Amino acid sequence: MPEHKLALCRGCYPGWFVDHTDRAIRKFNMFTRNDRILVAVSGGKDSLALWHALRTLGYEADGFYIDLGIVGEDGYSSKSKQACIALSEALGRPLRVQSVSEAVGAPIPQIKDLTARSSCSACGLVKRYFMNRTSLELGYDVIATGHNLDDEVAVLFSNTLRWETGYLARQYPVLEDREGLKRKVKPFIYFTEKQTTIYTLINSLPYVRDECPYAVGATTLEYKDVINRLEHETPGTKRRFLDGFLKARHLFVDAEDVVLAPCTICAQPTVGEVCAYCRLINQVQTRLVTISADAHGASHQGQKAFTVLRDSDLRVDSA
Ligand code: Q46
Ligand code: ZN
Repeated sequence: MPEHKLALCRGCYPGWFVDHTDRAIRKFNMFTRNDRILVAVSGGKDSLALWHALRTLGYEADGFYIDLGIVGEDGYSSKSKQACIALSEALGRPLRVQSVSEAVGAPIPQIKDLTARSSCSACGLVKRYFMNRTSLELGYDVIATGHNLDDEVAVLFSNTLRWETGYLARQYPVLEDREGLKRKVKPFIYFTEKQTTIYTLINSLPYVRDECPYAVGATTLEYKDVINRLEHETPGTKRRFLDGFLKARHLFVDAEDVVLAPCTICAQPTVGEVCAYCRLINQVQTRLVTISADAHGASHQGQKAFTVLRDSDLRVDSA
């Protein structure tokens, strides 16, 4: 690891990795031994490595998998889910599972076709919503995600290129809880993708190597590529960019100091009367009703298109 001027053998690496995870947790006061942590797992290397590292450190951490219903060429969502179940069994901790199809009425690819949203926009919305609601309903204190240094620096790069001062003001490894929004933390903020991959491989964690098919061509990947080239030329660039920003972050002001109130339908926090998630379900189910009526040759004149249904309860798929 040239950025650390450090070379570690296979036997020492996991201990170094876990120790540095704990250092980041303590540096940013992310959580304590008394907190219950819900780890958002996607089946990829970062989130599974995070769950494994937190359990190795002895934190009370359970997994939360959102089944997006993405098939792709190789059954992306079902393979991801199987990886999460396998780690849940290996760790002996519960995996909470929420299916987008069951909750919204359609999987992510179909939501994209039924609404004006892109796959990633719909996906981001439902993921944020389910993570928050699930942690509240099941009494978790904090949501932990596997975002790593490469992710964080790519977002920082993007926000800086556009001078998104509001986003810059909010970019931090800890988002404190407020008005119904659970605290969110990123314990892997200082690890590169390569470092989490090595930890995953050494521990033989059952992660899915395929990227989500919708990630192809994402601007973030282009930024990562540019930043990796800079890092290659000058090791430590990523870390210096992030650390410099964290020191100067107070200079950015979040002008959007919005007041949150419970959604009138689902009671989750929102800036308007009805939250974006409930509006999304409304759109999806209205379209599905219309399509179904069209298929049966019925007229929709005066039809009451939509009733908001409460999602089915979360399942616990594994011990
Ligand atoms: S947002 Fe987009 Fe990712 Fe969702 S649809 Fe796939 S690429 S998984 S982090
Ligand atoms: Zn709502």
